[in-house]
Amino acid sequence: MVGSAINKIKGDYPAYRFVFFSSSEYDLSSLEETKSLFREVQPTMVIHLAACVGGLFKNMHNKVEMLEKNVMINFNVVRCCHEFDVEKLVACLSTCIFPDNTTYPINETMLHDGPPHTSNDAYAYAKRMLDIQCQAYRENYGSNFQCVIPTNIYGAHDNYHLEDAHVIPALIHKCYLAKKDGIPFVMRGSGKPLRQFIYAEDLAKLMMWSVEHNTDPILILSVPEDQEVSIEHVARLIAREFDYEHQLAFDESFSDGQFKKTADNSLLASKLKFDFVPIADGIKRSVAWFVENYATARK
Ligand code: GFB
Repeated sequence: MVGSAINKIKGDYPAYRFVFFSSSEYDLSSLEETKSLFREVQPTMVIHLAACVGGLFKNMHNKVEMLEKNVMINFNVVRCCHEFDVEKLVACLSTCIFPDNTTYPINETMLHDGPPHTSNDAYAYAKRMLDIQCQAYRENYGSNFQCVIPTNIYGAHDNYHLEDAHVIPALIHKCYLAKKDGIPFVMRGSGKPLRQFIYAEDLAKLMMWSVEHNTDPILILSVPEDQEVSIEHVARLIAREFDYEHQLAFDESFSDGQFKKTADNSLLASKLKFDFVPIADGIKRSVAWFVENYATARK
C-alpha cells in the first residue's frame, strides 16, 4: 500500500531512480535473497517498508510469525544496507509498538519505556529491535539509518482480508459484502477505542520528505492529536459511503485491543507544515478505490 503510494508520486522526484519490488520477487527473510537483491540494485537510499503486518486479530493469533518473520526481514535489510554502503536508510515502525501503560500523548523519547499492548507485543518487540539495530549501526559505523513511526495507515492498494486486515480495509470489505447480501454490517468490539489514521498518500509524501530532509533518528509521522477518532466514527463514515448506516451493528464479543495510542506529532510539525487529508475524505477515496478494484484487490 505505502509502496504503491510512493510509486504514484515518484514523478515529483526526478532526481531519483526508483526501484520497487514485492515479496513475491524477493523473500527478505532469506539473507541470501536479500543480498542478491542489493547486489542487483546497488541502492543509494533505501525506504524499508517490507514487513509481516496485519490488524488486531492477525497480531493476536499469529505471534510467532509476527515476531520471527519481522526480526529476520529487518536483520537482513539493515545488515545489507551496511554491507552495500547505502547512504541513507529510512525504516518504518508503528505507534502500536509504544508502551501501553503510559502517559499521553506519546512522543519519540518514550519508545522503550515499558511493555507494549499484549495484543501485538510480538510485532512490537520485533519493530523495537529494528530501532535498536539502526541505533547500533549509527553508534558503531556512523550509519545514516533512521526510523519513522506512522500511526494506523489506510488508503488504496490495502489488504482487505476479512480476518487479517486492519480496521478500515476490513470494514470497507465487510460493508461492501453486507450491502450486496442485504445483511447487517457488523463492526467488531465496542467501537469506543480511539485511533489516529494517516492516508497512505500523505505518508508517502512524508516518507520522501524524510529521505530528503529528516535528520532525527526516530520521527513520528502522524496527524495531530485532535484528529484522533473512534472506531465507531470510522465505521459510520464507511457505512455512509455505501448508504448503509442504518444496518450498522456491533459485535462486542470481539476484542477492542488497545484503547488508544495517542501520538504527539509536534516534532514533525516543528519541521514541516503539512495539510493531512481529512479522514472523511480519505475514507471516501478508499471506498471508491475498493469498489472500482474489487476483482483484483488483495483479500
Ligand atoms: O487496525 P486494527 O485492526 O489494529 O484496529 P490496532 C483494531 C480496532 O478496530 C479494534 C476494531 O478496536 C477492533 O475492535 N474493529 C472493529 C476491527 N471491527 C474490526 C474488524 O473487522 N477488523 C479489525 N481489524 N478491527 C494494530 C496493530 O493495532 O495497529 C498492528 O495490531 C499495527 O501491529 C496496526 O501496528 C497499525 O490499531 O488495534
